[in-house]
Amino acid sequence: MVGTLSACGGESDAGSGDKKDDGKITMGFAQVGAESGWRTANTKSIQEAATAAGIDLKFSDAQQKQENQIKAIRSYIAQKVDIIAFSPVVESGWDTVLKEAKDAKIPVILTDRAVDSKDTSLYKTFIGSDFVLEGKKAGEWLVKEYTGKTDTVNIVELQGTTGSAPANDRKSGFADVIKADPKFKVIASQTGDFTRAKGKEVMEAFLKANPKIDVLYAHNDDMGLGAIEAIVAAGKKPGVDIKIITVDAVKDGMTALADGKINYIVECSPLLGPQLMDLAKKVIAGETIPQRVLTEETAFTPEQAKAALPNRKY
Ligand code: GYE
Repeated sequence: MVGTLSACGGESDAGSGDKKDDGKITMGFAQVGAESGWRTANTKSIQEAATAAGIDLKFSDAQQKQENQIKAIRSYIAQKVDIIAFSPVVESGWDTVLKEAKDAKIPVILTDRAVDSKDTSLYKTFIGSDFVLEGKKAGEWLVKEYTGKTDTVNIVELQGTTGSAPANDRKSGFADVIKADPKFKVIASQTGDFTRAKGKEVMEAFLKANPKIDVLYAHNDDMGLGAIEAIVAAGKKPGVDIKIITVDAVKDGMTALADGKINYIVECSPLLGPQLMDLAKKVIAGETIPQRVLTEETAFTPEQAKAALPNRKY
């Protein structure tokens, strides 16, 4: 198994141009990075599912940089892999490289994040979550939590990676729901790049600049967990003095939720591997597949987190 994977950041057999024909499907997968607990679980799911499906996986880690992902995709094209899958770091700027794959007759599957390319023939399908819906679920919880209250609710927002589909959509879905009531005010909104370290740093700045913060909405658990450290260091109680909503529901997030440090988590499943391998096999067999495959998800309160934690896979 390990032999079929290349090391992080690099590609094996780069530019060899020879396609091994051992009857096995070869998939080149260009991952975003290792920025969060979600991403680690997603990588594991893809690697394990490839092994289980007998698919030869070439894996690369772009360290959250689009240029690295484009390089990895070009190298997969040069290696004549059977299929390319990737989770685009940002939404824009993919047309050229996707066209190169199409010209080389290598099918592409988008996983997890979308691209904004107008030409949908550039990829076979997109499998992943509905991020707008996730943002809406976060907003709906907040509206319910403050029902019957009239005081202003000061909200700070930690956005995901600038230009990424989950950051764009989680922001807009949330904004759409809370705009119905003017008591909700987003007083600061900045990127924390989906990482704990940046979440902490930006929350420190938010706390310094704003004496009254009622709610933190973080686009993922990791940034929320980083922010919790900043809130504690500022002498405030996370989950009580500042209510916290996050997205993902990875184990560390769910533990903080069960402890009452986070108040609500909208689930986003990283376990895309098995469905991806299934779709890849169908594409290569020439079967028709849906243009969009949605993942099924829920959301958790502290009580529900306590119940779900013992069986949580990630
Ligand atoms: O929510 C975040 C990760 O694209 C859905 O990326 C994914 C997001 C996930 O870094 O934790």
